[in-house]
Amino acid sequence: FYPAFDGDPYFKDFIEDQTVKLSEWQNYFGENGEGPTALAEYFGNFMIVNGIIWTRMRVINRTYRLRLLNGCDSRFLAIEFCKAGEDGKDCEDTTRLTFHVIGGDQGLADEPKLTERLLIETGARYDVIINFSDSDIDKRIIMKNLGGDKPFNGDIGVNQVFDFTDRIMAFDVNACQDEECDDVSPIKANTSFASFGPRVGDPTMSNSPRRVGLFEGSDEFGRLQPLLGTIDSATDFEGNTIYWPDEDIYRDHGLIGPMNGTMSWHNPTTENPAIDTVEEWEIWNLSGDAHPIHLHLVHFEVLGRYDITWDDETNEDDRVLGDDPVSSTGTYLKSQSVVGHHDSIGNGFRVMNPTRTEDSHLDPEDGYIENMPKDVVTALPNQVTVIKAKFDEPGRYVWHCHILSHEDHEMMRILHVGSGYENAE
Ligand SMILES: [Cu+2]
Repeated sequence: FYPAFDGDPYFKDFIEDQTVKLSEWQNYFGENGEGPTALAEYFGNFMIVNGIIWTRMRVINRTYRLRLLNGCDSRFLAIEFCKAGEDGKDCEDTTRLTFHVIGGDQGLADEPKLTERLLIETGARYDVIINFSDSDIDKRIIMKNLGGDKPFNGDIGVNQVFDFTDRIMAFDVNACQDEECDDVSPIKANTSFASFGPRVGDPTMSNSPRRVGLFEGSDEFGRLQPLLGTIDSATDFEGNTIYWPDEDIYRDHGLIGPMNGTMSWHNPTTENPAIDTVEEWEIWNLSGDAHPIHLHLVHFEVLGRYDITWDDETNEDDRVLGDDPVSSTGTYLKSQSVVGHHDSIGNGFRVMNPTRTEDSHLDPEDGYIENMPKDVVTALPNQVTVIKAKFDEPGRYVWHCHILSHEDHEMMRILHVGSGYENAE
């Protein structure tokens, strides 16, 4: 929710009184000069921790366990810890403190990972242990952020625009006092603790991966609209084909036959695993930016990532080819209408000749630490991100992008486990 119009709740507080200049967001204005009605993304200009800008926390010289949640609207955080220099505001040098990542999202990791950097996608939670007893007394440690102020595309440390969002909070390390000192012995991050890990189990027999897509389409006003969809014709929990609704609005826009391609929130359900099955999902990111993809109900394992092989005839600005290319060297898109709310018509795609590399890769050196039960995963552009989950509760849930501006502009779909999916529109 963004107060956009004079008279909206909080418009006076957040817009008028703060002298926010909405006109700087001219791109999002409607034709008649009204306020922004949909934001592609939103990047604030101050970091807030527990309700306070640039939180400063007094710590003593011992080990701390920090539970982190990235509550930013659109910003991927990549955190590092450094010792502050004389001014207390900047890192003293390029040295980074190491810390242990012991868990995330839905539980403990299968083993602690020692790192200097952690990527935290929007909506993700991480559980880390950092040892301040390695720090000098009366020194400050800064939690830095390398995640930029522009949509994340996988390159960490670029797209820094504002002056202030590269620092999240500070820890002032003091010597313990009085009874605090009973607790100064550093707890070693226990590297032999019982591993919980993801351990979802093997995919249920005869299930091939469910291939879903992330798209950048446009809505009925021509505004950029991030959307979900499928790569293949949709089938239900019993393997029956799911068809586009037999209605004029769909037929008139060429949506006939099995449901496939870009879909809006309002289209019938297409993600319909059978109860108690283990499925692999291939998340094909056909858009230009990373999306933190979040599934309700389940936790999942992150299995790996592959590169999408694009057709030679396409380029990064245009992945659409004509109707019937003579031969295709890789993935390309075909334009397709999207039926939205109130029978509005937007634009999306169908994925043709989906092709990817065979070599899986993860990038732990960049701070991707994913050896735990996750429920949100960074799906990078031009990649296929593979996850595995067990759908062990029946009923109606959702899956969506965890960039709030995206999920609220239709990048969300029903996930229905078992029977009854037809009614879950
Ligand atoms: Cu998104």
